[in-house]
Amino acid sequence: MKTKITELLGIEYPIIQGGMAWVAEWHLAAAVSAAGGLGIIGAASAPPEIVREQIKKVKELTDKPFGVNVMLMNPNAPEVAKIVIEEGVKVVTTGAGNPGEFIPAWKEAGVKVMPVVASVGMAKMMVKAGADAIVAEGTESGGHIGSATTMTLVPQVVDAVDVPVIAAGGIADGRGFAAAMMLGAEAVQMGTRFCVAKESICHQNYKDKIIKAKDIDSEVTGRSTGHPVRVLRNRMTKEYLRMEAEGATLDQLEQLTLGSLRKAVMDGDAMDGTVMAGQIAGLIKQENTCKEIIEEIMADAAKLLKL
Ligand code: TUI
Repeated sequence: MKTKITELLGIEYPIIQGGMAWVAEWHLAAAVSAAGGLGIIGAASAPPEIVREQIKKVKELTDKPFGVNVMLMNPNAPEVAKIVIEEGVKVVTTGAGNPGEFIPAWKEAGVKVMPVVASVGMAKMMVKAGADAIVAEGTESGGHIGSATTMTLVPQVVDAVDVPVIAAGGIADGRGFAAAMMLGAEAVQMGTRFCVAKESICHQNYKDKIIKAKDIDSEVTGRSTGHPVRVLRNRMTKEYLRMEAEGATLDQLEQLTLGSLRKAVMDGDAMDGTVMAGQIAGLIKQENTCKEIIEEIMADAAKLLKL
């Protein structure tokens, strides 16, 4: 399937993997890229030299294009931004902030820049700053979120900018993919579905928590802090929301969640760890390989889009 995004990035299928902290490491990124999508290494809060090693590992495994997600709340983001250029990475996505200061250097190095945004205003600002494409991420997504839904955000971003738009948030199958195309998107980004991929190193308990999740099993923590984060409900979210309702300080809330994503993803503590996932978790019923996921979505979407 050819779209403006497959042409821009030189990939086979218009499916981009989300830059999930801890989960989006080299195994997953290489598998998504090898299957014809765009694999992404999520730099998140990793030390910059670890990101460099991750990039080298993906390069060893596949000749296909892949990208790096730069998480802008990370104090090391400037260093990661530089490593991306030094290692000749072709595509960057960004999250949780404004990447404006890094765009000129990326553009000069020929890196394709695709900021993840949650509003039309931010999308316009990013295009003015030189973005090659925009990832419009709805509030259905897991992790750090904005407030607009994918259904409302994507067409408004499509109308507001003259670069291709990638839809994200709430997409996990061929129906979601086809719907995104109808909204004017040129590709989709998926996180939760790839988190449960066979190649994902995410702990089995975390994957099982997603597989067992029902439609309304996510909560948004941190609304009071200005950093809302969508996670699956567990003992941790109950405690967090209780503390938040009682007016806990930012410090107290940060203390509670310190290292909690790592605890869930790496140690499998799905009760007291942070299990970031999108609202579409309820749709995901089993683990598949990245190739199976991508090929199933493309086959189902092809049928729907022909109707
Ligand atoms: O970035 C994400 N999702 C994330 S980042 C992350 S790591 C984290 N962990 C705990 C607390 C906070 C972060 C987990 N999930 N998605 C992309 C995204 N970016 N969604 C929303 C935004 C966004 C928000 C504000 C983009 C730009 C923005 O601009 C504000 C500004 O600086 O003007």
